[in-house]
Amino acid sequence: MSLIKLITFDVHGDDRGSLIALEQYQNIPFDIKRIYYIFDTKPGVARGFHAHKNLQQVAVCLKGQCRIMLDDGQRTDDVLLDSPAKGLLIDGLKWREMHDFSEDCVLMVLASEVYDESDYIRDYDDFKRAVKNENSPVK
Ligand code: T46
Repeated sequence: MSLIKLITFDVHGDDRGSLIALEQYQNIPFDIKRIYYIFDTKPGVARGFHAHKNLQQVAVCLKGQCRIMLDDGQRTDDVLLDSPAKGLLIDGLKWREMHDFSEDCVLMVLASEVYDESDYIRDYDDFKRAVKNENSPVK
């Protein structure tokens, strides 16, 4: 099964243009405690390279595009986010990397928790160990 979980948002469009509404437990499957956005990304730069212990996020590319790669320790999948009507749900223990940002990319992320540096796993070997522990918890 693919690691890519996409949510397609309804677009309310009329002759004035388009509008998308994001609401917790309607099209976002968690309490939204934090919103951040990534923009002005420099050419050739990649971001992420970490996992989270306890965080759900939905990433939406509001403008431009970027590619997100997810890794659950067993497999990797990637997706091009290129539409404000498309949200990528990132949940569970997954290493994530963001690549190929277009110059105009504005990537907004909705998060289920406030910022907490202790929730990050920034070392890939630590991530692999965490996956192993999750799959074979001490009885
Ligand atoms: C993730 C991917 C998709 C804060 O002070 N508050 C925040 O809410 C965030 C997200 C970051 N920061 C600070 C921490 C660092 O000093 O902003 C700086 C850059 O953060 P970081 O290097 O973690 O950014 P990315 O783009 O590598 O990763 C971000 C999120 O941190 C992460 O949770 O899943 O986007």
